[in-house]
Amino acid sequence: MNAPAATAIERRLAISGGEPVFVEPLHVGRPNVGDRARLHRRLDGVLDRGWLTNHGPCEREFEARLAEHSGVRHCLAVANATLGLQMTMMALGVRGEVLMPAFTFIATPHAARLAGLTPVFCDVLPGCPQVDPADVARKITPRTSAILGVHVYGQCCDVDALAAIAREHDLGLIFDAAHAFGCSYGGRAVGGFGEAEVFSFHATKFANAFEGGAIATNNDALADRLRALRDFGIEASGRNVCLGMNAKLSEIHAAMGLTSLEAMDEIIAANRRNAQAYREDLADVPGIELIAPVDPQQQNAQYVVIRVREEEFGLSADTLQRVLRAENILARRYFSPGCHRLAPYAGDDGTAATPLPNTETLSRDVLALPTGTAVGSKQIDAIASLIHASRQRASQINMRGEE
Ligand code: T4K
Repeated sequence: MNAPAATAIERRLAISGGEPVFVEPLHVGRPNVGDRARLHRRLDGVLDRGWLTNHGPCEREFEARLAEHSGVRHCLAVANATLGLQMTMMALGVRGEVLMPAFTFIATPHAARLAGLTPVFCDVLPGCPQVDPADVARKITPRTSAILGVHVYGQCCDVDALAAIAREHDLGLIFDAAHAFGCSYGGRAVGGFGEAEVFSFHATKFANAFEGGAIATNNDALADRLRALRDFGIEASGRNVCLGMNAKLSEIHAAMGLTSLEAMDEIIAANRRNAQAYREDLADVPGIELIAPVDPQQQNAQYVVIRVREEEFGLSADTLQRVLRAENILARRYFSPGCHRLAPYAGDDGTAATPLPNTETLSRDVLALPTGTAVGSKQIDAIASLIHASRQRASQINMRGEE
């Protein structure tokens, strides 16, 4: 493990010319690797069988395990969540406008745009990363045909409220569950809500397949359409039935995915321990609020995210990120700016078509901190004491960019 070189509080901050606390960069999104020996055995099996892709045994087993974990009838492994979202909207025949939060990764609106749709951005609830159902309802027009909710940081959006709006206005309901495999809502596993939910198993996710995703659904007809769509439009009988893409997951990816799933309990336990350590260490820092995970028991705790209130803390989230980066702590601004301020959805200068005041405030203030199995309590204590030290020296940092 990347041990801190010295305790932070008494030393000169690296942004002011001191030695960085960490010798090696400490990343957000460091991959969790399960049992390497098992992975190697699986990879040998793939090579020995000479069956590298196109729905081999690892992919089929991965799908079965995912469906079992999420309590759904179908879980289709796909090359990544972005393609999974695009395919789902295509298979559901979504047209026109899709309502979604702007506070998400850019993949969410891109998937809709790639499916030929217009993303319409909605605001989040005040101080909270979840979409505001009232704003979703307000933005419905005659061209709206679906709602795409996002379980940001693995914390579910208001599934019940969105389902009620979708029912009332006869809209499709899909969830971007890229962060939410292994999470639950009201005691039910994520996967079975809406018409479909899409997981990501990218390297940075707590369970990873190097690259990968999965579409979970209880709708048999939708699952059949998605299977054909994933495979050039060719259905199980071998007949070409529709336009299709290549979104298959290779055996090597599925082998990693399976190994990762086996380590899932251990990874979640490490994430929850880390989240608790951050919560305790940062509890008495004015202006710092831990906004994720909110309820670690219902979440995979994959993201630890703080909100930095500049008026109380003395530094903006941007400046704190620079202070931490100088110490080799590569904190990330997930998600800043909101998608409504990014190309191709904004003007060239980042001006947004729609004002989203809560999204603006939240994206100005968020900072994601390192967690996962590569991070332990020693590192968290060092990060927290640096955050304490940054507050104490905030005015000097702001004045001169140094102590
Ligand atoms: N919907 C939502 C809400 C999402 O957050 C995402 C993806 C998607 C949909 C689409 O899912 P996929 O199509 O990817 O399955 C990263 C991930 O690439 C992306 O999957 C993820 N969300 C997003 C939140 O984070 P970047 O641009 O921040 O990646 P990058 O390369 O800067 O890496 C992030 C951090 O992880 C760095 O600190 C380095 C570290 N890292 C990364 C990789 C790839 C490693 O330590 N090892 C690695 O192998 O997007």
